[in-house]
Amino acid sequence: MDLNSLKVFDIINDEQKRQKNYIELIASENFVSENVLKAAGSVLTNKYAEGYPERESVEKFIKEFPDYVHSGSVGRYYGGCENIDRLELFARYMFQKVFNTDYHVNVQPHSGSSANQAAYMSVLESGDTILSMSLENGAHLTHGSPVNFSGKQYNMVFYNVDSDGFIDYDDIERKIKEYSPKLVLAGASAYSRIIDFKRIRDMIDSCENKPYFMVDMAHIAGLVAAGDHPSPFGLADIITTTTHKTLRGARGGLIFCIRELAKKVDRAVFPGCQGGGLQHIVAAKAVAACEALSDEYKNYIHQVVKNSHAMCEEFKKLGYDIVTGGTDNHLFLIDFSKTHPLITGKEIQNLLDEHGITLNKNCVPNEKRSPQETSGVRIGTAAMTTKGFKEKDFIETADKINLIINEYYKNKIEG
Ligand code: DSN
Repeated sequence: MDLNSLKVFDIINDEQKRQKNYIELIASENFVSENVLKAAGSVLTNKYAEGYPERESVEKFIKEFPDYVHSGSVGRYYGGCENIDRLELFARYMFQKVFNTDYHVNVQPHSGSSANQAAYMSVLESGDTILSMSLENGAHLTHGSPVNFSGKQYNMVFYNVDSDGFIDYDDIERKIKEYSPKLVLAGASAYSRIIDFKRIRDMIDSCENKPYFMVDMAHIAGLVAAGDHPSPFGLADIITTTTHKTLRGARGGLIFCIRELAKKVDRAVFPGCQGGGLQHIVAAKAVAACEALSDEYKNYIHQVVKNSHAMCEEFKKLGYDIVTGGTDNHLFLIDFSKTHPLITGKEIQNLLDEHGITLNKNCVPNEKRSPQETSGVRIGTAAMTTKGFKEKDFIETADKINLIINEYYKNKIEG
């Protein structure tokens, strides 16, 4: 091994130590199993497999797994894809099982961002109107940020949260009527409450020009799989997700859609947005899907939600201001603007980093500071629950964070 590649492995070892020793509270992170790592590091990285499983492969697969529901494009561009065909079909089949759905599944998106890009491209033209949650209230960059392709390519209009931080469903209804969007998007990166997909579907169904309904369930996919959040399946036309957050799989994306849209979605992923799929990552996604079907995983997700609730309640008891006053899922937001007006989310993120606790600064509703500074932080429980943390461990961590913040704030006030 040459000296330079040894350096790479030194860096990986350092990161492994950091991940082992830090308390990880970033709501979008998790720790994957050895089998997910093994698949992601496998020889499948050597194979090009542009396109989708060949028809003969599909027919053979259905003989083995008759309850797999097939739709979408067929045909590869290179030879030697028979194993990859089987893998890709198996991954789709497992994700149909995880979400108890017969929706079409595209397992090739390299990330949540590319899944969203392809999802938009499958049903929209440049300049079409998308109604999405406003970014400062918890939506994702690809939900219309002006610095992202979504905000540049589409005409974005936004719905808001109410003064307590809850999604304002009346605002969605008003804006569907006012702007006649071609697509309505639900889903968020920093929203701690149940999203009422049924209510949005009903609004859409009562419109004359029915917009497409898309859900980005990246954060809550694991909760949907375990039954801890209402499912968007059967309600949304297109559903995107990442596989590495609460789903606890390899870093990547997925798109589900109603079968009428299957070929459009497939074409938007390849050749629309991507070239060859990352087949080692497809394998790792499939391993995560198998794991997500286990009772152990479902119990893990139930514990994630219980832990989030317990930690959030402890912060409330300690006098912190929680956006929406609580949480229904794996995360919550603390707003420091009233309780600690002199410190920013960025300062708290850096301060806790020095004490071996990792989280991220986050905007809060009616944010007065820039996204680089912020007045809040986001806290999630998925990663440390994987490491075995229970309610009491999260309560102890909240107490520790409180002591660190209090001391820092006291010094700051006293100058
Ligand atoms: N960056 C991710 C998050 O932290 O929520 C979203 O993709």
